Amino acid sequence: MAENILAQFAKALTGGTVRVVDLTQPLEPATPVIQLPEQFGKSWPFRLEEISRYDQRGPAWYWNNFACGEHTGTHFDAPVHWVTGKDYPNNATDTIPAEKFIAPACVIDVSHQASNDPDFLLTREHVEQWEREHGRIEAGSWVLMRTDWSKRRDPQAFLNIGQDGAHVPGPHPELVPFLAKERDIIGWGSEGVGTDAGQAFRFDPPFPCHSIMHGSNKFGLASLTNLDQLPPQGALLITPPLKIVSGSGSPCRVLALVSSA
Ligand code: 23J
Ligand code: MN
Repeated sequence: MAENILAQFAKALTGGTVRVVDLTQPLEPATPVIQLPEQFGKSWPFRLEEISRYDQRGPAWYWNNFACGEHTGTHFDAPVHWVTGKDYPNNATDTIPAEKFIAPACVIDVSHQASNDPDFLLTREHVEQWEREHGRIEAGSWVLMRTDWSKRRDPQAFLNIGQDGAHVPGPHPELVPFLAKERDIIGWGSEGVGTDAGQAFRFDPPFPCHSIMHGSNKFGLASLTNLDQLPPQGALLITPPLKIVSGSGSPCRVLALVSSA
């Protein structure tokens, strides 16, 4: 009989025929945090405070306290994050079934369009063209929008906030129900600070990726990076958030497994 599938997998990992790509941004005080209009509550930036470092506070150990908002840096959005997803069972970071944290990914490369237009919106037509080239998006897949936005290392350029709000690419409001309902994806991932476009507060409905994705019990991944190292389809994502009780999301070490065989 053929070798156990997990034993084969372990050999592929150690032998290098399966690569691990880290889709996570570094988490530090300079990590950009979403800024909402003045009247709304604020998310804390990441903060690190040393408890001891092999000194009189702890001669043999180094450790820190840290604090941040749940939606800081590369992070996972749970359905309970949005009012439209609040009544689903098992909709929070501690109750989502763990098997949901491993799923395949489709990567749609619009880096060229996004480099010319910070308000670029991915449409259903773009996705249908991608499907003609790479095959139909399978139910339970992540759809990741590659914009190369994460290459904007300067936080100001990354957030790209103008007089009239942020200008960051995202999904077109008409694409979101197509992906959630007609393709039954597991969730949407972006390189921007949130899953929605910078101008999405003006859309109908406002923040459609939050409103419709979470309203369909789907997830989100924001502030992804290294999407340029993924194939259009075939990567496997590992996305477990911290098990915060009743958490709406959490910083997340997002890993992709990519076969080079
Ligand atoms: C709260 C309100 C609006 C938005 C967000 C959070 C996020 O982008 C987020 O990180 O979930 S747009
Ligand atoms: Mn979020």
